[in-house]
Amino acid sequence: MSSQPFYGSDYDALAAFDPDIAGVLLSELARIRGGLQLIASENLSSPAVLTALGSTLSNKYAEGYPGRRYYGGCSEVDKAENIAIERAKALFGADHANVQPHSGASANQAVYGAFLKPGETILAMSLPHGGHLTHGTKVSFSGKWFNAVHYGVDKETEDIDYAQVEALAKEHRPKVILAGGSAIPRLIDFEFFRRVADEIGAIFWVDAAHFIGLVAGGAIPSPVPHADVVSFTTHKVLRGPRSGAIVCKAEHATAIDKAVFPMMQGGPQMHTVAAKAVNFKECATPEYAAYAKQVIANARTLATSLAEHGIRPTTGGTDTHLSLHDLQGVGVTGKDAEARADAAGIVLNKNAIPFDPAPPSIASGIRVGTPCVTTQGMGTAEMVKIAELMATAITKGDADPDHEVSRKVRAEVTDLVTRYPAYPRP
Ligand code: DSN
Repeated sequence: MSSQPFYGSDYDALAAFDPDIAGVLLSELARIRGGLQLIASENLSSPAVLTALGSTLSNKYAEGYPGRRYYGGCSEVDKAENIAIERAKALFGADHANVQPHSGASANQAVYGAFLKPGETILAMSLPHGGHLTHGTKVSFSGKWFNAVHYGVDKETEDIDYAQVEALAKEHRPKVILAGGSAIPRLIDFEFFRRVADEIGAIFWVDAAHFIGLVAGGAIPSPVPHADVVSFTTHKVLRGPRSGAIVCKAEHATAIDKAVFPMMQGGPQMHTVAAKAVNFKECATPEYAAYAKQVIANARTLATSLAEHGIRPTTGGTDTHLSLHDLQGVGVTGKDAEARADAAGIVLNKNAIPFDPAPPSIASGIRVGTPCVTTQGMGTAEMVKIAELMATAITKGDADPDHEVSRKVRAEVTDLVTRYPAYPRP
């Protein structure tokens, strides 16, 4: 008899009832185990996190906040949310935490709701230069409902054009200045943004979705002391459940809470809130701090090694968990590189590079990250090998998995993931 205090993790029962979906759960696990996962925004969350996600807390409606719910029966989920809030505040040294956002986009929506009225102005990084869809692109609510002004990177350094940030801030006097994005390999100068925001009386918001895990592990400087509000996802380097969260200064606590619920969301997903609590506890350990440092060491080595194969990292390298590579020197598009790598068992994504001559659906670059392979225990020696395999697949390979090069690289990938398995069997 199992001592597990919950129900929901009975794979055999699921397989007996619904072999179609049970089969997908197994084949996805096999896919993860069978290849190298280099997508910079993904990670392999722990069995403890997955256990909380697969629990009966999923059933509970709990609109409101702990002690102030619109449903009965919230005594137990209140405990989970209070624990998650306290752990988030302690982990990030924040005055206030809201752990209810369903995702990074939901968290960002709430920040807009807290600080901006439709038509008001935000200054943010442009998507083609490394920003994010929710940072004011025309196809997103953020660009449809708000007046977004965008800064980019400097053509020479390929890092944030800080002079442009300051000039645009003074010209447009945005209500909110946003730093952060999805393809920024370098550290962001939060003190600079704070100063500019103060000079024009703007709110300073950091979307830390990509790098918050490195902050949690003490591997890079934190935006929390500088920013009015920091939104993030919990499933990237942080390695928690697929979700979002917000931390902010005490003076913004009420505005943020009201913007998450009832302005943008209904009932929180309490199983995910519990899983976030588990994750925040994991992130407070010395093991996690060592992991965060290794993620960066691995990313640096991967970027440098790819450069040695002619696959140029923008900005010359990385300070974080990801690097962005320009493939123009090897004459391959991002789209073809993604397909060729995939055929060889290496999962990554094509990505626009700054000033990209190709459309985003083709792209001239790839983005790679080390959160997953570092979780699997790989170190810098393995990164050198991965760079060699990537270079072979991208420059000599083919999108056909049966191509000789695809097969050859895949065999070496199999060797690596056999030595460093994802979700190792007990
Ligand atoms: N945050 C994006 C990524 O980096 O993959 C997805 O929205």
